[in-house]
Amino acid sequence: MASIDYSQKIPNNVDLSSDKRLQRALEEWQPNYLEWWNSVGPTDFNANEIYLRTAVSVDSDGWAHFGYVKMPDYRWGIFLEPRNESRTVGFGDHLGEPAWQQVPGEYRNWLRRLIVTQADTEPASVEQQRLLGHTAPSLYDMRNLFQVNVEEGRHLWAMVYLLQSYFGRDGREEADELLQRRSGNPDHPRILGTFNQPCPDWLSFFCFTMFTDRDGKFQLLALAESGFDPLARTCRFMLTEEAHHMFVGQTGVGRVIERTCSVMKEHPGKDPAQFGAFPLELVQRYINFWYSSSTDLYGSEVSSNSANFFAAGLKGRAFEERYDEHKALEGSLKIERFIEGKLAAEEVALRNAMNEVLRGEYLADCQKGIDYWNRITEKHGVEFRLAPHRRFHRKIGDYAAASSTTRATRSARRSGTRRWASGSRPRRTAPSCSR
Ligand code: BYC
Ligand code: FE
Ligand code: FE
Repeated sequence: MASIDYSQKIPNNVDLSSDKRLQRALEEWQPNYLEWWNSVGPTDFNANEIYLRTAVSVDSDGWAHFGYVKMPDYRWGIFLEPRNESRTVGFGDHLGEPAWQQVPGEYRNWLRRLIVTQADTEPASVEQQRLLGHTAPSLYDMRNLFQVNVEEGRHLWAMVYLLQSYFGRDGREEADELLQRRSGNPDHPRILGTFNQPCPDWLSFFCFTMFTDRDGKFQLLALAESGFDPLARTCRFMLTEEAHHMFVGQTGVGRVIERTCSVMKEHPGKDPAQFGAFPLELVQRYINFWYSSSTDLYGSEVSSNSANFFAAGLKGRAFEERYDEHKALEGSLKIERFIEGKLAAEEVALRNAMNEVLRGEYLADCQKGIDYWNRITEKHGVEFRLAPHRRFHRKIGDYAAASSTTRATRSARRSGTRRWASGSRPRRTAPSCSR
């Protein structure tokens, strides 16, 4: 039951052959998808045989097949985790009711908006990364890049399936528009900020997969809790592919740091850039940029949207089962807000603070990766510690109004979390966002 039907034009485990209307919609969309891939997906390399992982089953052991394939021939398909017939809504006002197999009419617009927002990021990331194949540091990296690209393409398929299958005509229109918006296009941009930023070099790519794909992980975890069962099952399967994307980022930045530290030891007191390595201050700036931009992807600290999504049972908390209580009607969260130029702690009703709850989980997960990088500098006896700050360089939420550069830097120094290698203190300028 969990295996995927590869005999069809569109591999799937949703019994596509018995749903002619959906099959027609997807088969109409498929050539447009390929046209999109060929025009704004990876430039070049489409005729090369590339060793790629392809999802072939939703069984936790042995879900993937590895083999050589040309990217345009990749078997993008539609795979959902198997259905649990007795699943109930796990949070919000509908707690305990049977999970929905169809879109609840009263939540249709919210749900469509959540799915479209999620969907839009997937092709955006492919567009952002399209030139990187030409400057890959190694074949290993190149293969990882293309692996990430084809899987983000599949994530788009996953969301388009939901739109076309459950949202009728407007779902089909949304699916078409997903192929029309373009990352960074001033007239027709992608929806969320980070996905319109250029990602022109490999250190950006590694930071992107470390921080932005990790936002993907947490947003998918929250949507995997959804009371709308097809969305939950789709997101659960997407999460299987996500781990590798973050691995690429974490180890990629780790390798850059490793190289810099070796060069610093070999040539003490010299600028590592002279020897072709990235100065750690520069690595810190790249991290600042992608960390802050990805932190913005959780929306405002206090959000009635997030309260509505939670109340309706559409978007939960990551790992909802770890919480004792699932209605979140009583509790509050203490948030450090930035109001009228001042930082002030405020108790916010829990439902209105759901963006901040998810952001907190995300930042704690990021910290593990940052600690891993700092163990590399420590191992080499280099004093520099990477320490991005959650309030720095924000464009969304309270801190967008703040310029916390100076304060964050000062307080990080005071608490000893950030040390510069001697003689390499950076100039105090904000990282640029127009790289
Ligand atoms: N940029 O009430 P607020 C992934 C908008 S990544 C631009 O604070 P809400 C992937 C917001 O839309 C995962 N606009 O926010 C990674 C709203 O606009 P409207 C993607 C922003 O709604 C790597 C207004 O500001 N998945 O999968 O509570 C590679 C006020 O918003 C931004 C999802 O995001 C921003 N950063 O939360 C490939 C999950 N932030 O309505 C793939 C689905 C906010 O006033 N999305 N705005 O016009 C959501 O859950 C929510 O929509 C958000 C925003 C968390 C994004
Ligand atoms: Fe994705
Ligand atoms: Fe990803």
